[in-house]
Amino acid sequence: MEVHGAAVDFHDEFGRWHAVRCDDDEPGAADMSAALDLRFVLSADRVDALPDSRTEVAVVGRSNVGKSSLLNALADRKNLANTSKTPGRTQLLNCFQLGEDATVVDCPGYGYASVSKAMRSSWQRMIDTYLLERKPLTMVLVLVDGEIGPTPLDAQMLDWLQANGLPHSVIATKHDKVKAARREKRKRELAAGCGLLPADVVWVSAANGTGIDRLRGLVRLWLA
Ligand SMILES: Nc1nc2c(ncn2[C@@H]2O[C@H](COP(=O)(O)OP(=O)(O)OP(=O)(O)O)[C@@H](O)[C@H]2O)c(=O)[nH]1
Ligand SMILES: [Mg+2]
Repeated sequence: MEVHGAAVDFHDEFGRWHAVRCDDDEPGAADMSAALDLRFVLSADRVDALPDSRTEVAVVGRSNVGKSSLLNALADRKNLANTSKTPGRTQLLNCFQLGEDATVVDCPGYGYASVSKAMRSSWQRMIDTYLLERKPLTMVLVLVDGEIGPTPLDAQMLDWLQANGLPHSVIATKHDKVKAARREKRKRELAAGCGLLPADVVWVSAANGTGIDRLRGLVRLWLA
């Protein structure tokens, strides 16, 4: 698949994404990396309350991994999605529209310990149902903490997505927090923990913008 100079080989038999090359010198690359003009639409507590959408990308990951911060960085906005030092801030499926009929959904984080077990399992059910039943969903971005991930819960989520044949990509967050001297080793470890090669993981930092242009291009392709 060739789109605006980016060669894309979408996913393997498990729906995992592989071998994406984005060459910034190619014509059209600048357009692909422009800030995503995301507009907040609504927050839903169940799948049938979601907006009409032709195509959709979901952002999932452990609580506090940086999902909402990443959406703000992709949109180049400070407060589009609420971020917080307190884990568990995002409790609903927060929907952001891109263009006419594409949607990006910020999901509640998993593994947030300070709420009741019943509450946690009801969020998890909501996310699982959403991921399984949402027809327009084309890609699930699984955010993994670049410093410490993947955690056992991340591995469980990746296994579950794979078992259910849902297309997904691993995005490692907080690149700025990994010291330069440790990066290559950390990249190998994180990828291996996810059952991937280092080149299959997109590293980003919402804090300093590392990888954000590239991910914007990929999100555009996934929503095309
Ligand atoms: N250093 C650094 N900190 C980050 C980065 N991204 C997010 N953070 C911080 O991590 C914390 C959690 O970020 P959020 O974006 O709210 O995380 P979340 O995944 O949306 O969390 P929940 O909504 O609770 O699931 C905040 O204190 C952010 O400032 C990053 O790239 N670098
Ligand atoms: Mg959040």
